[in-house]
Amino acid sequence: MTTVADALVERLSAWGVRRIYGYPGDGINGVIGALSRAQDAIEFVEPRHEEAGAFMACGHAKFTGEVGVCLATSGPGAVHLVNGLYDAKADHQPVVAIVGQKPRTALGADFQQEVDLVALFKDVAHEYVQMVSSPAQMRHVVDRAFRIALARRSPTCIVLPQDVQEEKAAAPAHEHGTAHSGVGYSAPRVLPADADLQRAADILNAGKRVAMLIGAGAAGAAEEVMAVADTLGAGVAKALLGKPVLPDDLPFVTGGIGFLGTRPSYELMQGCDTLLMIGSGFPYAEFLPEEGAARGVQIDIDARMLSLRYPMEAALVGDSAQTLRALMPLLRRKEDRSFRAEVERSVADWWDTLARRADLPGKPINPQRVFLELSPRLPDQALLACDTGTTVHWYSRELRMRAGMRAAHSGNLASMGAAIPYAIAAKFAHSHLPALCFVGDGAMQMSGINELITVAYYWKQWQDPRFIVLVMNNRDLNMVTWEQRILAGDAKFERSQDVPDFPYAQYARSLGLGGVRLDDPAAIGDALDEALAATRPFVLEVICDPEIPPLPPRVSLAQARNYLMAIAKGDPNAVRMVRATIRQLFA
Ligand SMILES: Cc1ncc(C[n+]2csc(CCOP(=O)(O)OP(=O)(O)O)c2C)c(N)n1
Ligand SMILES: [Mg+2]
Repeated sequence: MTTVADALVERLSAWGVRRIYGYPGDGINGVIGALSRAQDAIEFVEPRHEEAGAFMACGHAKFTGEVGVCLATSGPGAVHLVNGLYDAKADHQPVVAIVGQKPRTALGADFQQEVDLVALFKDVAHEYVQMVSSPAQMRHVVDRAFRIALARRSPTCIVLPQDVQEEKAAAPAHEHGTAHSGVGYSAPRVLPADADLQRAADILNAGKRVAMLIGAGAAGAAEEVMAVADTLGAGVAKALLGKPVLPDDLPFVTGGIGFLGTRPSYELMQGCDTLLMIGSGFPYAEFLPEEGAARGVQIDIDARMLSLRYPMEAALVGDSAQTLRALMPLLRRKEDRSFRAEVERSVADWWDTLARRADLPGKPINPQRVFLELSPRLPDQALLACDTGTTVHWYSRELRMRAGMRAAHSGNLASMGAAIPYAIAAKFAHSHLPALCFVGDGAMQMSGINELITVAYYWKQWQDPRFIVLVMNNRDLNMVTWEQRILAGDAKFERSQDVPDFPYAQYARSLGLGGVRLDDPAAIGDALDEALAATRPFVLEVICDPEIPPLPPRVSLAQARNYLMAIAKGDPNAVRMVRATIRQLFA
């Protein structure tokens, strides 16, 4: 007998699904059984925690552009998926979650593990969440979950009661009250109207100092962004998720923006008369021009994101590459290149500043130095994943991204614990390429050490075995410690901020992986070389200094005042913190 679950697996294959990140339980056993009967039609990859499975599905979407699929059982398994699905929602990624549910006969009976899953997923999968209550309904629920995930770039969710999974599959009858759906999705060409393109071009042509800001939505438009930037004599800042879109070695690329951004990006935004924003939802207004200081043009595939961070004069719905291509013939080349020259000077200076900051001593290691030394060693086409913490500061600023590299980060949700699952998904999708992830010790202890078990279990399937985890061990939830100091004016609260020590490298070795603990600044280069040459996944544990401040591009008066208050309130590490801050500021 073909069960509903068997038919589901067939339908998933028809949608091109080749891999599911899932974790079993009796609520989803019907589907697990069907996957096993379908043999290798769909690969089943099992993380150690459902949240990691959802991050992996999201990572698959981020590294491939395809739908990522995760699966969990009813009750606790489903609950565990939620954070990873919010990551997909916040960063606009297509993910389908398939979750089991108690049998229909038990629903509403306070049954064991009974959670109202449609209600639970109603916000995160608000574009589409549906319970399959009858065999003939399954087909269109699957078709809609996939099509809507792709069209709305969001997570969607299919809830499957246990008894429905085991029932005989049924096609919808040709009668009233049935749905007759099909498979497949083709992305449209999305272009603004001609008059709107002209309006945008007029604004850009009138500007004398044009700043561009690109985000993840500019992926696939690198050539077009460079051509437009050249024509307009513009500088280009990159929101964090836009970091891989353009290489960092272009002289007019000012790098990141925001708290973890660069001084050239800050100056670019404060000094421009025209802002062209492409595929970005970068949220912090204080790093954009003040309202009225610049004329704004924005391009985004999603109208919901338009004129949201800055009031735009021309807010165009369009695909980045197509729209920029259509805009190009309407733009006049700026003959006065002085603004561009100003930007390039500021960028060159900034790289020198970063090099000097990275050269300063740390106790024992200055984390900036590690990223500085890593950049030229990064293999071509490396797959990068960065966790949430101060690591993302160094990744955003110091790491020099080159063309051909791909990267993922939990940008808008900014969740800890995403980087290792992302990198695992990247390896399953592109197993011939090396992957590197950057993770704080807090994030390692939250979930990373568990997912290293997943790495140890699967890595032999990967064509290129290189999977490097750079653990930044500072025994501190450092990013939040600095936020307490600089944003709240509080001293470090050791009881909430200290992270217990853990032997990450030794633990990796106990799993059969490579592992080195690095506490000598003179050995950074050799340790990186060893990790990059390893023939198995490798944990490079860097003992680094929590007192090196992740400085914002410009220290405001309020931040300076808070910093002093933190000291006045008796910050436990005040002396070292002040010394390191002064050195960094004046480097
Ligand atoms: C799931 C989750 N919990 C809490 C936070 C708040 N938070 C942001 S960064 C951070 C500290 C991270 O510490 P660690 O991983 O050690 O990195 P570090 O900042 O020390 O480099 C915390 C607690 C978060 N972003 N995500
Ligand atoms: Mg830490």
